Amino acid sequence: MELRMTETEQAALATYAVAMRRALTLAAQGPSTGVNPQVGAVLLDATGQIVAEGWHRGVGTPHAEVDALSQIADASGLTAVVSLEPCNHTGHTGPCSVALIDAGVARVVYAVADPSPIAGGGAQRLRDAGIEVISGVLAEQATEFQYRWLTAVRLRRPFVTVKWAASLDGRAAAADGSSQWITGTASRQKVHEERARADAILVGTGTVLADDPTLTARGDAGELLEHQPLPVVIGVRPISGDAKLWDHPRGVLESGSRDLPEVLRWLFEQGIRRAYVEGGPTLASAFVAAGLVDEYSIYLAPKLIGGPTLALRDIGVGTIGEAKNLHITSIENLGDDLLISARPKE
Ligand code: AOF
Ligand code: ZN
Repeated sequence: MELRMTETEQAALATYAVAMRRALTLAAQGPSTGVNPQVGAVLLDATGQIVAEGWHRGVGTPHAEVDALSQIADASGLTAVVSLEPCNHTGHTGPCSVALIDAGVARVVYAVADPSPIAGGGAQRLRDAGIEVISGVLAEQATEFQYRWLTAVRLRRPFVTVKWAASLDGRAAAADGSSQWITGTASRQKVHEERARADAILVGTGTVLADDPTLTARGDAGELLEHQPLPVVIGVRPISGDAKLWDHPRGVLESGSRDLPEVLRWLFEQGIRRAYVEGGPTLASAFVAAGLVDEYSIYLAPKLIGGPTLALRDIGVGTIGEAKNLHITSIENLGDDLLISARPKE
């Protein structure tokens, strides 16, 4: 295909790729939590110069395309470069496909298709209106950037990150049950950052009873971070009235159901797109066994504990051929600890 492209077409694609990189940088300025994706858009004139920029600032605010269009009096004949396929539905705002058609743009370039059944279809509407549409520019980078939101919308459930902290020999607690401060301060600070990037933190009732956690996202000085994820407690046992969790700024959501797909569907309906599963081993194991984990955050401290309390329990692996295979996406040093991030192998 590429061999048959003219030099002019190749030059245009290179220009769109540069513009798309800018659109992704703009997109990153929007909030990474909440129901809506992070989207950026730029408008190019005939020479490929950026003449307007926009990005989405969170639910209820203008979409990136409309934000960019609002920066310029006359967009006719311009090329719009957007990190996500323009939407085709009226939600909090009108369809961006129509806004682009009405503005008279000549061409729309986007990176990845919108997988949501109600908002998708913008590309077709633009084509039907006679606008040139080019898709797939920087698709890989845009997919990675929006990986969690895209996965959640595609699967109609929150993107699930399971976290645990363990000794190098995979123990989550000592023989007497004590488990606090296996990892060091740098790891604990990182966990707060991960909490602040989630819409909900999921824990089992066992963890609430054993650890009495606050489940807030806090900064270095113990101050509450701006975004607080919603704590969700899964299990049938009641939580005592004086549990610290009741003071959480977002309140507490309790789920008596242990049917995890059902719990996740329900959370998706509540607008939860990113769920951070913080324990304990029973809940983590249930998510792993059910094949409902999209990402692992495994904190390892240079300690040996031995004994029976492992980070995971039965995950339905009876023989080595059934082992869950992961691929490691990054390894980070946090003080003396390691953070291993991994995803299930496709
Ligand atoms: C955004 N920002 O820049 C784009 C989006 O309820 P609404 O009207 O805010 O619509 C949200 C949907 O619109 C979202 O789920 C996605 O499918 C589509 N595109 N959304 O929040 C944007 N371009
Ligand atoms: Zn839109």
